[in-house]
Amino acid sequence: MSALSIFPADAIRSEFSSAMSAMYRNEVPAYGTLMELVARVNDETLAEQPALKARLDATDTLERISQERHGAIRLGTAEELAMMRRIFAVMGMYPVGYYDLSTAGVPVHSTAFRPVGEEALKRNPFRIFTSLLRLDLIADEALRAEAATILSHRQIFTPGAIALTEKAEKQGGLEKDDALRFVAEVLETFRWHDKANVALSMYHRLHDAHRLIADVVSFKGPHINHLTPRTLDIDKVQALMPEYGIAPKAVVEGPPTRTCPILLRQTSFKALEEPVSFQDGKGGWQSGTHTARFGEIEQRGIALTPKGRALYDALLDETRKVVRPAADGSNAAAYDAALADVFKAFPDDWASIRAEGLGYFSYSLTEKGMKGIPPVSSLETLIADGYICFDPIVYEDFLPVSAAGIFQSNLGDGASQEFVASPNQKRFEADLGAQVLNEFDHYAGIETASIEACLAAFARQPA
Ligand code: OOG
Ligand code: NI
Repeated sequence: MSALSIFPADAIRSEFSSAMSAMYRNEVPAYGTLMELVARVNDETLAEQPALKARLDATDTLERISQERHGAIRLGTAEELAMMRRIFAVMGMYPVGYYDLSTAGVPVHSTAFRPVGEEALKRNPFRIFTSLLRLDLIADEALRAEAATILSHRQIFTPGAIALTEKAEKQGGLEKDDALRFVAEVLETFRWHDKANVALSMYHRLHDAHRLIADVVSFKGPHINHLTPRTLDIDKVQALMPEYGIAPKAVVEGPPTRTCPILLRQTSFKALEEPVSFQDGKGGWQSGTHTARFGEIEQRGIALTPKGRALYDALLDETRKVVRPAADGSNAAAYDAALADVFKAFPDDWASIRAEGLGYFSYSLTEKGMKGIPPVSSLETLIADGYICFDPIVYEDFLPVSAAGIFQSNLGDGASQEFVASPNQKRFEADLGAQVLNEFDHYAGIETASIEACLAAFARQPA
């Protein structure tokens, strides 16, 4: 038996994200416009900031700067979620984190499928924020049962996608031809369907219960609802969107503009109303519309420790007690001002963020350190004396309050609904068929490994 030549999972993920990008630009022209704007602003930012350009050139691939960093889907059943997990594993994407969105009036809970480990993230960080609909949060029992029945009849995966996933599991990966076929088959699950699975009357009933239920239940598959390229200047893209004929959401989610970026800032253009044909019950079609698909941008900063995250959460909470951003943007300026003001309490230089244990850092030897170091010294002394330096570790995950803001602004400006907060990670993991990974372990692991590598290098040096 000849050995298989396995096409790396990271390469499958890259093929998948670029295929998805091409499909989505084609399906949603406004998304293509957003991509153009992002590329322009990234070019301008690099031209204005040579130091940033040099740094990115050393750590990232510049021509890939404006590429997609994540997308999102919403699934209907436990079986769909479990199969999705197996498919993503073939692309080196694993569930990290549990996000309960019920607190924010959205009847879903979620995880992010993403590469784990520095190397894989560097090769291609593409993630899919994946939500599972929670019919248990719907009060109307009859409607809940009908929705469950509709969902139980759909098959969102092609036979080819399933067969190739099983093959990958059996052989421990796919060869190139199979991998490319796998990408094409899996892409079908994310495609838009302009013909609904249900009649217009059923769509309205689902929609009245919650717009998100209609988005999940009415269609043949979990269409990708947005993709998100990376921007180097999110405030500028937000400001320029109207000039490009696209309507931005009211406010940028996450922390304010800072010298030392923390966590994740994101914004989007508002979902578009698109024509859809609904079943008319007589074998024909009836026209209607559905609003779900949009484009988003993100800018990432340092990953925070549990202590830093607690401070972030407390400050965000405090801000929202002062000003709650309205969906129509009427108090956006007041919200931005309150956010900036309250976040003055979060240190804005790397040394303080490190000294106070708020963020995760990666440590490395300086040029001086590489030449040799004094025999007995602590990490702190070695840093102070210029033998070791530290760089922020980038946050690779999501933020529940921000995610809720992204959801809400794309579900229409109408009154948002209240649900009793009911996180249920155990149930989510049972449905997923696996436990989600803990995001903090990941960052702490990278930090510890970097310190150990420095110390090991010292140990090798002649005293
Ligand atoms: C997902 C919203 C969450 C983000 O970037 O926080 C998200 C959705 O609307 O399905 O993608
Ligand atoms: Ni998103």
